[in-house]
Amino acid sequence: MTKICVLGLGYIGLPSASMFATQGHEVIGVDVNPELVSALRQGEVHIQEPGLNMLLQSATQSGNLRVESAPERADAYIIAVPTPLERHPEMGAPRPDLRHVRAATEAIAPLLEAGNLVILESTSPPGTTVHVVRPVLERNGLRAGSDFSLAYCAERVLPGRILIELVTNDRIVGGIDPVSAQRARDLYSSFVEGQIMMTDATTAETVKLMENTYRDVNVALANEFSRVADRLGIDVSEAIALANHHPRVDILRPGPGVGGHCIAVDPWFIVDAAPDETRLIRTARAVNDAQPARVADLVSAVVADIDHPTIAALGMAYKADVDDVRESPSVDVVRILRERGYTVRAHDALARQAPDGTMLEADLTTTLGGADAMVILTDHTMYRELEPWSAGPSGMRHRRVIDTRACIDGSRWQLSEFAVHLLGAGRHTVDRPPSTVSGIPHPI
Ligand code: SAJ
Repeated sequence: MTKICVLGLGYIGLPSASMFATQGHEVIGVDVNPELVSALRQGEVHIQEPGLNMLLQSATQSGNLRVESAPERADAYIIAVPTPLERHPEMGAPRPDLRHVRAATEAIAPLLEAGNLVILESTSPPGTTVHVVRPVLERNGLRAGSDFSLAYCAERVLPGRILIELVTNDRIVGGIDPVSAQRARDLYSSFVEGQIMMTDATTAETVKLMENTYRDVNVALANEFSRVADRLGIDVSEAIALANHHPRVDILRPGPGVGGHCIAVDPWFIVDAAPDETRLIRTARAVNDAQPARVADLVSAVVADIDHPTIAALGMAYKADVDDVRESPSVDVVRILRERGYTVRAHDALARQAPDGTMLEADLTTTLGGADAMVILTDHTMYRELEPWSAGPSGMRHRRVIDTRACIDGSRWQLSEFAVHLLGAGRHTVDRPPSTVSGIPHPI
C-alpha cells in the first residue's frame, strides 16, 4: 500500500483518487477550491459521470480517501490540475497557461523526500515535466532520477465513460529516466487493465496532444465536407455513410463545432511548441471554430421571414449525455443569435447553468412554447427521442427544426409538418424550403 497525494479533484483527479483508494492505497485528495472540498467531504459530487457517486462513496467508506485543501507528505504525488489556454487578441495564437501546474508543483516541493515518485497527469505542452516541474522540485537540493522519480502520464478517458476507460484504456507513461517510468507503471497497474507502455516524458506529453489533435483535424474534415455538400446540393450524412464502406475510411460526423476542455484546446499546445510546422492543425482549428457562425447563418436563413423570431436552442453541453458546458460551441451559437437580435431560450437535458452562471430553461415544454424554430445543438438522448407530437402541442409558433447533429429522424418530423434543416444537406434545404405559416400556430 502506497500513500498517494492527488492534487486537483476535477474530471480526472477525482475518479483517479477514488480508484486508487478502492484498490487499497491511502489517498489524500487535494483541491484549492474550499467549496469543492467541503462538498466532497459531505459526499456531494460536482461532476455528472456514470458510477462516480458510488465509487467516491466506497472510497470514502473504506477509510482510504481523505479530502483536504493542502497536500501532505506522501510516497507518490499525482498532479491533475487544469491547463487552460490564455487568449489575448493581441497575442495571436492562444498559449498554454501553466499557472496551476506551477502552483501544484510549488506546493509539493517543500514536502518532497528521497524515494518519492511525482507524476504529472495534466495535459501539458511538450517539455513541461522536464523544464517546468523538474526545476521547481529540485529547488531543495534533491535530484530527479537519483533522489526521486518523475514521470508524465496523461489520462485518455472519454467523458461519459470515464470509470470504464480509466481501467480498460492502454496508458503511456513517460519517465525522466527508465526507473521513473517503471515506478509510475507499477503504481497505475494497481487498477489499469490495459497495456501500460513506457517512453520518455516529452514523448508521452506529445502523444497525448497528438491524439486529441488527430480527432480535431478529423472533425474539421467532416465539417468541411458538410460545407462542400451544401455547395454541391448533396446530403453529407449519406455521402459519409457511403464513403465509410471503404475498408480504410472512417469519416467523423459534422456538427456545430468542437467543444470540451481537451480537443478544442490541446492542438494549440502543439502549435505553440512548433508554430512554423503546424499549418494544418491551425486550419483545422479555424474550420471548427467557424462552425457556430455557420449554424447561426442557417438559423437566420430559416427564420428570415419572421419578425423578431424566438429560437429554442436545445443542448448547451459540448456533446451528448454529459453536463459539461465548458468551451461548448452551443454557447457560441446562442451568443451569436442573441447578438443578431433574436430571442433565444437555451435548454439542456443535463446542465442547469450556462458557463457565465446564468440559469438555463428548466423545462423543455416552456422552452418550445411559442418558438419559431428549434435548433438542436447537442444530441442528448432526450432530444434524439423527442417526439414531433410532443413538440407540436407545446405550441411552437412555427414548425421548423434545425438539426445540427443529424440526430433526429427527419422524415418522421416532416410527416408532422415540420420543416427539417440539416448542416450539409443542400438537397433537403433546396427541396423543402421553410414552411411560412407566419403567425398562425399549426394545429396538430
Ligand atoms: N465531435 C464532432 N463530430 C464527431 C466527434 C466529435 O463534432 O464525429 C465533437 C463533439 O461533439 C465534441 C468534440 O468534438 O464537441 C469532442 O468530443 P469527443 O467525444 O471527440 O472527445 P472528448 O473531448 O469528450 O474527449 C477527448 C477524447 N480524445 C480522443 O478521442 C482522441 C478522450 O479520449 C480524451 O481523454 C479527452 O479528449 C481528454 O481528456 O483529453
